[in-house]
Amino acid sequence: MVEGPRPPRLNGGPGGLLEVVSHWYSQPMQDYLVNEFRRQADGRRAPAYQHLRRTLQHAIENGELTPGQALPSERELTKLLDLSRVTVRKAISGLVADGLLTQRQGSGTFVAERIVKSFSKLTSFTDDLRARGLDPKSRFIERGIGEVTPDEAMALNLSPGAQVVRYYRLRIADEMALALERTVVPQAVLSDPNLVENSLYETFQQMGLRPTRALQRLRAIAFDAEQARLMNLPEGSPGLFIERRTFLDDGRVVEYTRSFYRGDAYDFVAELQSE
Ligand code: 16G
Repeated sequence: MVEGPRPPRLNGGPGGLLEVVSHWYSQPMQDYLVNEFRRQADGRRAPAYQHLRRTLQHAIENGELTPGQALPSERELTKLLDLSRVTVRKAISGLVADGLLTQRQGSGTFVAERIVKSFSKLTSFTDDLRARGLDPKSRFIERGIGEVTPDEAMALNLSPGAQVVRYYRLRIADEMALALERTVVPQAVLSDPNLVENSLYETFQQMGLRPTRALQRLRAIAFDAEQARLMNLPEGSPGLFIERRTFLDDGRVVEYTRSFYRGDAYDFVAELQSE
């Protein structure tokens, strides 16, 4: 088991001056990183940053580095593996872009934590992310009004010819794309697409609408080329497709949303009870 972060300690430095050297990691962890780096580099002709990237990825995948754990500082990795600062930075920024690491200004780099989402609570993307101290945002890819399609009419209990508001949004938190969402709302509920600036559920709340119940189904998908481009992921990356129909107290359906969540970022949990 790897030891967690420890406070920095003072050591004698070059020229008799005291130099602050932080010993954040236990000896076994340092040995692990050195050995794994050697193993990755052995016989593979690739730039050093790729060896380091694979080393850290391996450590995360094998649970040597756990979610929320602080990474050794750039300086420590530079020393430990005898690499240049540029190499270390390149490896780390690649893993940040992949969503495996997160950087918090002033406090360092951490192993990203998966988002735990309850499958039995009617929460929004914004609720879920704010609860984790993150800053959720929407980037609108499409936003408009149109005539309901047969599928949408069925999902929303609307008659043919009814008008609906449609959104296609990229959902982001801390600069990382977490989901794509296609939402359809009856225009009788939401008169103007511009009413939603960021959060759909916040808009509902402002309008005095209280969604109280939803029906949801989930299945595994692979992101297609276009979705992968929008999410900044390799094509074929695993995702979760979730379809939600949400109802008001009076039985009206207020949303029909098809969400495509990043598969590597979420854990869905539900409390089950015997009948
Ligand atoms: C969640 C919902 C989605 C809803 C959205 C509203 C799931 C699987 N889906 O992503 O149906 O439209 O939240 O979020 O939870 P917002 O209020 O942040 O726009």
